[in-house]
Amino acid sequence: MSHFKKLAFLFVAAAMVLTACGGAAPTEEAVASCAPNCTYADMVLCYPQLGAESDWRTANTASIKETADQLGAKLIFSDAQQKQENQISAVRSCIQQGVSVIALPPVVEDGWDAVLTEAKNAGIPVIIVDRSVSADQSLYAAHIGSNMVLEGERAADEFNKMLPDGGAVLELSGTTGSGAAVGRAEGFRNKINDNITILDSQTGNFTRAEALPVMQAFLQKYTPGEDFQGIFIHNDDMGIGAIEALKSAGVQPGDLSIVSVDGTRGGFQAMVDGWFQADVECNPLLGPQVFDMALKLMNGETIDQEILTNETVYYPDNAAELLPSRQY
Ligand code: GYE
Repeated sequence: MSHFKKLAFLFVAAAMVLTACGGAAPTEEAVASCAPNCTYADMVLCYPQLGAESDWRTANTASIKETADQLGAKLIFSDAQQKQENQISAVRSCIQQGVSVIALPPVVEDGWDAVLTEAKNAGIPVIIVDRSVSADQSLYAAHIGSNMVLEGERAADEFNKMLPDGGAVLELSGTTGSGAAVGRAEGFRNKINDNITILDSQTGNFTRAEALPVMQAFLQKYTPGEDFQGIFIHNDDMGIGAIEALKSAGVQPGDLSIVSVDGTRGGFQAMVDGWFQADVECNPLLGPQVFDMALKLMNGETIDQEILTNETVYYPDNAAELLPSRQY
């Protein structure tokens, strides 16, 4: 029996004894058998990545892989191609392999209860990374990621400044049901001034390829400058797809107020070229925090259940200067 299987066995056995005695099932996360002296050499971290839909995602994957290499931890990585069922299978496979910790960036918020319960019953702690889940907090150890609601609020602040006399904006939103899209939409609606209407909102699934036809369809229905003055775009990749459609329709940079999210090199270039008036930062470089927390969980140390990334808003005035030093 491996250490991890032994651990899982003990955990389930303890739960059964407690239940048989009429006591409550243990709510504490199980610690690894190497605790309290586990090192990265003892760690097998499972990262069932949700996809490769954007430059943000590519940078997130690179950060996880590089951190594993640097620390000497073993990584089990997979790419679910934006399909929740693939992510669920990947989590199940990691549970079977008896990994130390699962770090899960969930493609959508709902539908995780069953597999999170399975991980919990196997004594494998789960860190939710990047987007959030709607499952009860008792089913996972912690969440590390951005405050998506705040990002939406920051985008709204920009439109409030740019359209003081009001107007109408379109919204190109992220993957339907994803924590990132839900949070950004909510934050945007929290803060947008009453004199600015959201004329239409459609998803481009966080990709360039899907954003392009959505923007083309918007342009068939609405006249830029007349029917709408701005576009709130949930990520830079969709922004780049939208710019293609705008260019083909003869729209010039600066004709519309455009605010995007992420702060990738592509987003910075769009600011340099005059298309975006602001880019709300969302930082994908989560590898160091994820591995640090995973080790603490293995050793049974106390952790913060919610770690939010500190972020800012970028503007065109210094975009050209910052672009060469952008890490993603
Ligand atoms: O903004 C987008 C990516 O979940 C924060 O997912 C992430 C988002 C990010 O596809 O580019």
